[in-house]
Amino acid sequence: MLTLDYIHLSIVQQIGYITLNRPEVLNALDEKMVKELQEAFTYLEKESAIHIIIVQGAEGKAFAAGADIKSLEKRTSLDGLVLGMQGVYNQIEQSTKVTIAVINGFALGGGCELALACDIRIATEKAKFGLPELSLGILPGAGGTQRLARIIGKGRALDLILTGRMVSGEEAQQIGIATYYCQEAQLEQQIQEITEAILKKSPIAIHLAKQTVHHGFDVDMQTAQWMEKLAISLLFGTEDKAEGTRAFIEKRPANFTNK
Ligand code: CO8
Repeated sequence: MLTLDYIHLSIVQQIGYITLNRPEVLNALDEKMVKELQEAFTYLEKESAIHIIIVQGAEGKAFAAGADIKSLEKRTSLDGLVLGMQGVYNQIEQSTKVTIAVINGFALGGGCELALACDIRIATEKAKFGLPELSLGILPGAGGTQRLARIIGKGRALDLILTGRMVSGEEAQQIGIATYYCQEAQLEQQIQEITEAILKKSPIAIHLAKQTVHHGFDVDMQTAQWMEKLAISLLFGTEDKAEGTRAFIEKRPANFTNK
């Protein structure tokens, strides 16, 4: 197992857990932590037995309170062009696994943007989402301006970016930032229900469905539907499709092999 300083990595059956672990600064993401986040994702991506990756903050107050402001202070314009946070979040979005962010505290700035790059966000009553970057004289530069607008609409995204106001987990779910909202006491059960549902699906179908949604979203409808057609044609030739349809007819659970 990969050992990192700011990220704790663990695997339980088909689920990989990435725990952001720098609680003394509310899991603020400096360059080293972003690099470790990429290493953790790259490691789990190669594990064929893993189908879900859960990203969470270590016990405490935060999922992540954003980019590390002390290291941001030293950045120059040219650093802004090359810094890797945006690229790492793109890699997370493109993961072949289902990614779930569990937000049980602050998810601000780059922390919120990390959650937005995941497929599913589960928030509790302790969650606080926000994009406070403009107060620092910068903007949500890790994909946030684009992902938030695509997820909750341009008007609401502009409100949150321009005012920098924090939203509770409950409001986050109402406006579509969080996919699920539950009390902290129900969090484990909520995670279990979602992961159990996903683990019953064909991994190859999950992979192609994700890619089709993401890649199709930013192109015209005709091109997007062509991508969809190609993806389903590929799936028609898989062992998982043969197994899934046979299992339904034989009234038994499917045993998918990702082939
Ligand atoms: N960076 C560095 N340190 C931080 C950060 C941060 N983002 N957030 C909190 N900390 C530190 C505090 O400095 C404090 O350390 P110390 O004890 O040494 O003073 C410790 O964590 C605990 O924080 P607080 O005492 O402030 O805790 P509070 O409960 O009073 O407040 C808040 C919690 C409201 C979360 C507050 O800490 C806060 O406002 N933090 C900053 C949030 C923020 O502005 N985040 C956005 C950062 S910018 C960003 O994310 C840009 C992403 C895009 C970059 C793209 C690059 C190409």
